[in-house]
Amino acid sequence: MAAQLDSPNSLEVENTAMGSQLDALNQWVMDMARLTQPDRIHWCDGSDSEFAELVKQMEADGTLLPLNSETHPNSWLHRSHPDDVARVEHLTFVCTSEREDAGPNNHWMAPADAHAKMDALFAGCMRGRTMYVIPYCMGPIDSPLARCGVEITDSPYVVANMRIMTRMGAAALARIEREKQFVRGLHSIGELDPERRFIMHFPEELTIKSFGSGYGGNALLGKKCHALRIASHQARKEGWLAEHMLILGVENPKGETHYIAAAFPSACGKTNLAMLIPPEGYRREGWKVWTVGDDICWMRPGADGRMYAINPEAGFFGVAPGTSAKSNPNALASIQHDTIFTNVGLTEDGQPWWEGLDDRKPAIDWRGNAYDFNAPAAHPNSRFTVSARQCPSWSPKAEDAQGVPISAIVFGGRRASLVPLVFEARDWTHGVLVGAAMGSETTAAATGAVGVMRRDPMAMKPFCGYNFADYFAHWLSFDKPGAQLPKVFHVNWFRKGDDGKFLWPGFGENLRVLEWMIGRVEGSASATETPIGALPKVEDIRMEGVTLSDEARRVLFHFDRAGWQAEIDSLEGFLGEFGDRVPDALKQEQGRIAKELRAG
Ligand code: OXD
Ligand code: MN
Repeated sequence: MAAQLDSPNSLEVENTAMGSQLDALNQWVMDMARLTQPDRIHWCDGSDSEFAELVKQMEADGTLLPLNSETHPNSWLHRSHPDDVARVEHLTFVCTSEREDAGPNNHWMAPADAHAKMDALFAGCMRGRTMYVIPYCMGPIDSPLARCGVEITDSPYVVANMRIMTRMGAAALARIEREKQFVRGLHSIGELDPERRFIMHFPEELTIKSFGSGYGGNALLGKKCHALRIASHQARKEGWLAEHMLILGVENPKGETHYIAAAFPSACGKTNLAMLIPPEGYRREGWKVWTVGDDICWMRPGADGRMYAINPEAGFFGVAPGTSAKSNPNALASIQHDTIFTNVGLTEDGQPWWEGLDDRKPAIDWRGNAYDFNAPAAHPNSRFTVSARQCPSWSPKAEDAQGVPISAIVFGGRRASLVPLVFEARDWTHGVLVGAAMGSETTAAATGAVGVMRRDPMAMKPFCGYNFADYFAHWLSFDKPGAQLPKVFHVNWFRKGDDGKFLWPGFGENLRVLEWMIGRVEGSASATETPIGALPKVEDIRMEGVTLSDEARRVLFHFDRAGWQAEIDSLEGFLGEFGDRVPDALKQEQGRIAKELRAG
């Protein structure tokens, strides 16, 4: 299904030839071509030869720099515009007819105003460029949970990344033809001018318009724009959940696997947790961890009442800095070949390099300048894009059309103080409150200050395509007769000691905490009830082979009543920001915990 067109005139002839089922798509592509005026239109088929052709072209114009072909075959470095390195939350809008439907958690613009603003930016913006039409499927191509979209872009870098991150091309087009429904995404890098940059979502029209950025989260429209903002809106209408969660499988020595979905804000270690390598002792016993997804989870109740989840993505767009043989050997193994790196540094012999990788000295920084030791070689939000199939821990179940059954949902954030290593919510309603109360220190994945504590409910603050109050109500609505809901937990891998250092070793050792959670699901692990939930004592978690300081043993398992009183009181104010739409059940749950804390 590849058709290359030399001019908008021949466009009409070629598109008519594509078949009447695709009329709506053809019509939209033609309308967008009239608006943006490309020189050429290329329908992407997702083939190897198409990818090779694109790469050749990008190598020739310097968009992609080939890396050392002996150490990193078929891998490239892309250097973005230095002002275009992260998501831009202040320029990201949800445009619903009613402002209240977007909620205080989103920037809002009236749809007609937003279309007018965006169409003015898009007018003629592809003159001299090729327009790429990318049909894609989010999720296994034959999954009832999967959804399709079409992204129009003028960036070959976006096409190459979308090919890795989605099921793109002919099979997706065939599904669109069958279903006659798809998300429309229009993207142009424009002039990469931060003053002329907007990411607009029209959930009621299943439409995205993104202008002025080539950065993944702003430009690979299948990812945050479709699979989270538009999908969350769609999921509410259709009775499922689109979440900012990794999905992993934990297989015990008996060969039984429990699947866990976990929400953490951007750059808080989702990829590392999803690819966890069990500690030595666990490996000897036969424990394995399987990766199903590292960023996004779509889940819905199955016929047996359990939640079933798919990863809508086909690849990883992971944060490079900090990725090493120690922190994430599976990620490192995945990115030795056929990988696109963005904004990392280079060694003398053309290998990609970032802070935390190893002790070698880089030669060139992410801007292409000689490395001068005063600034990081790699941008803190530099990334790798790689097919999930290259990951040694990639789960055979990740392609399962029905998804995997979820035993536990985990919420977590970066909390230097107060929040213990792990606790369990007492029921679903409490679990929803725990998710709604999530807080974390900000990271480099979005522009703005780093290390500032902000509330980030379910790690969806930047991604929920509708009013958080309605979102909380939607979460609560899954608790109905017959439902076999996952248990809900909260973790904090980032608790710091008096010396400012992390108290918990993290990484592979996190499996110890996952094992405790599975024990709770199966009814075999112990815990102590407190007003904030059930906490393990240090002896409830297997610790042989790990050394914890006395401070860590004391603090990580401690429930600090006075500190939690302040935390839960401030939650009342936070929920109040969403006004009367906040479900009573959630307010009552907050009130119940506040009362129990005072009673103690
Ligand atoms: C991401 C993000 O890229 O959350 O996954 O920013
Ligand atoms: Mn993310």
